[in-house]
Amino acid sequence: MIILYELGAAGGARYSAFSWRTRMALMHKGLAFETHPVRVADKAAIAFSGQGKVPIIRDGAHVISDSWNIAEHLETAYPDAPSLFGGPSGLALSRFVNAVADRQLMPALAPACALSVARMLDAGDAAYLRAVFEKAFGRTLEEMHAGREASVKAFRRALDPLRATLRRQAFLGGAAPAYADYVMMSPLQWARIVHAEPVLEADDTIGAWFERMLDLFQGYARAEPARAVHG
Ligand SMILES: N[C@@H](CCC(=O)N[C@@H](CS)C(=O)NCC(=O)O)C(=O)O
Repeated sequence: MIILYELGAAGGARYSAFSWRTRMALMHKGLAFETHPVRVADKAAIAFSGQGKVPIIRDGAHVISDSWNIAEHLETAYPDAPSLFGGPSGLALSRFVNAVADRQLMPALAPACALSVARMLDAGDAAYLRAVFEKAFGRTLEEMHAGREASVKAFRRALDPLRATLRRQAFLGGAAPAYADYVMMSPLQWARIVHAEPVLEADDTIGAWFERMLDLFQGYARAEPARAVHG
């Protein structure tokens, strides 16, 4: 049984954007797994992995951190389960998608949601997260929250290549979802879980795709409660 270590909030929400990539990858592969919540400030709980971030998986004798490394491990270790990448070329292109999500999408969206996340956490975790976000973005959480409209607009603009692609095909993987879809859905799932305001406009093509992603695996991602009425 694979164990996935991910962030857990005070009320139980599993709010780690990167861990959602791993959750969806595990579902896609059809592998049995258990999730293990950790508090974001509790680095002792994940010291066994030799670094300080989640997701981490323990798969038998293997301990692997970083969502991308985990996806590659799952693809290699379980070659007979449905493929996440569809071969070497798909893997190489998915690495690009992963970099777009990490370097353009998450940085655009994170300031809009940062205060919302902190409000879900206990005092110790909230203080830890505040320090991380404020150092990364050079503004207070309150300043980020006040500027959230501009951040959300920048995020929507950064999604334009996804939007253009989804006008021509159902998923980034083509007719069926692949790892690249799980990567691109992760910021939207994060916003859905932590933020009370919708980040997509009501008629956005991406909204229909995100609904399809939430429907996968008997509504697996949808089962995580949304923070607000949307989603
Ligand atoms: N490149 C890593 C990023 C992981 C990451 O940033 N995880 C966040 C949670 S979503 C984390 O553990 N943050 C804790 C910290 O910064 O101390 C991946 O793809 O897994």
